[in-house]
Amino acid sequence: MFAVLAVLMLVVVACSGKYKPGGDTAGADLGTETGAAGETAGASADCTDQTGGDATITISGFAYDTACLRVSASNGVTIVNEDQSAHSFSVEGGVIDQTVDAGQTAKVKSLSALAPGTYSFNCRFHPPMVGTLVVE
Ligand SMILES: [Cu+2]
Repeated sequence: MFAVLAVLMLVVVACSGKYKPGGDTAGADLGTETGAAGETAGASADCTDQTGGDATITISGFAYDTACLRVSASNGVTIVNEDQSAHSFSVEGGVIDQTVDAGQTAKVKSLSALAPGTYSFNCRFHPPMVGTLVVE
């Protein structure tokens, strides 16, 4: 019985040695997860193109449905709030600050007050809710 266990442990050590040479297995796994999360964040930097017409942002679960939104200044933005809590679409600089009550939809008719460029937006009530707006 002891001999079988010893052989099994040798096999385990040999196998893990192949994947994570010379390292602590738990630490190596943690590093892999961190790397994967970083790749996901990088991919979400790609903006959703909504320049073809009025844009739509949906809020659900205390988050905007898109991390980055590309819009045309000559169009508007419709904000749909699916939560049971009021939220806002507040663009940095304060030119646009649209509150959307719980379960309601609000519309910013035009983004022409914003010069072309990249802006951050957030929710006035929940600062961790953030997004990026690229105005063309
Ligand atoms: Cu909010």
